[in-house]
Amino acid sequence: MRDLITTSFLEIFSQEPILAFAPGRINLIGEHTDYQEGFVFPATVAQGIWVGIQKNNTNSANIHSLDFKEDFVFDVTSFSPKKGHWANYVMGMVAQFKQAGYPVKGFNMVFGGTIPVGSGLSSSAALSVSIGTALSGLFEFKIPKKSIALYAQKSEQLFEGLNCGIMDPYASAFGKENHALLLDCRSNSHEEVPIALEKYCLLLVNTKVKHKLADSAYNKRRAACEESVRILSDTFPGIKTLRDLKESQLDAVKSILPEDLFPKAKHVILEDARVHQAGESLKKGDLIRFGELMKASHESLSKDYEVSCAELDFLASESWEKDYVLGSRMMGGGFGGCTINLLEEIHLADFKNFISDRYQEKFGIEPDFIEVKLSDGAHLVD
Ligand code: GAF
Repeated sequence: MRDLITTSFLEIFSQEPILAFAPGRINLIGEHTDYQEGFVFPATVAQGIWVGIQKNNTNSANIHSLDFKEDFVFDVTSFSPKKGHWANYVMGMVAQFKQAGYPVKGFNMVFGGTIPVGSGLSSSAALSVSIGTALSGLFEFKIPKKSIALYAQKSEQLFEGLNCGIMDPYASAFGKENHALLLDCRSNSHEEVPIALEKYCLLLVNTKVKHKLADSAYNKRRAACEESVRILSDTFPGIKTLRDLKESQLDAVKSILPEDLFPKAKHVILEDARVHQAGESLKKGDLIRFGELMKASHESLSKDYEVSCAELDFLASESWEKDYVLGSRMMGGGFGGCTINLLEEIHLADFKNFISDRYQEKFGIEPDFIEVKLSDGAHLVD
């Protein structure tokens, strides 16, 4: 992809581009906790988005998307979003940079990626972070990674209408080879945890479905958490988010919250605890315990938080049947995308055949498999 970006750039703009790369992310555990300032445990993969960029001494942003095989031009001094269009990701980042006082001028850009569409590896965050890294490098703004991640989050919220948390762009910016990031979404700081899986490996299974309600359900879940905090703060005056409540306070929380809100709050409170436990297990090399936590996370996301779907539930429960699978759970926002599985590498081929047959029998869809190698976060490419 890197060479394709350079040759396409030369063909279209007759210039040599500066190159930036930002990867997609997986998440070991800690789902739907980031927007309650909780804890998550993402890592970055080798697949990602490449951006080629160069100045053009005008006010025009001339963009070519290799994936959409399409051009888009806008004036960097005056532009407005086009709902649902890929160019929003570029306009969104330019808008954030300009609002923060960085004088973005005209540029030429080509981008393309290796992240399977709809896989839940967060290609949109990778695109925004890659664009941010490219713009910062091109105009020598020297913007810190954390700011690029925050601009990417804001851009997606404003231009795409998804009230997302910080996890995806943060991971894409800060990921590290053979490590996962134990990320505190209140302080926006992280600890790098080495991941040594020895005879085990991580494999994503893509359901290849994305149910329509995904984005609206996401925003509703977030609103439900905020409503719970509002109700609970009469009894627990110091709390800012659900992150401030502990497992030992669940009984009190249950007695206060309405029936529909309690399971959602319970998920967030217990999932935060699971992230800490998973961190401890992985530091000790206790993969069996980590696998159990993955299963508990899935059950909570499915039954209490209600963001799973029949396809994800089926893949997870079929995987739990195999002795060589230590853990399996849905990953990301839900309603489709991938499961993440921790299994013995020697059984990889058997697992793929088994899951492929079972999933096709049940849903008539051949699932995709994505083998995961933990890789570095966003950077300019020499
Ligand atoms: C999506 C969001 F973009 C993240 O911020 C996070 O909330 C995740 O769903 C669920 O953990 O990827």
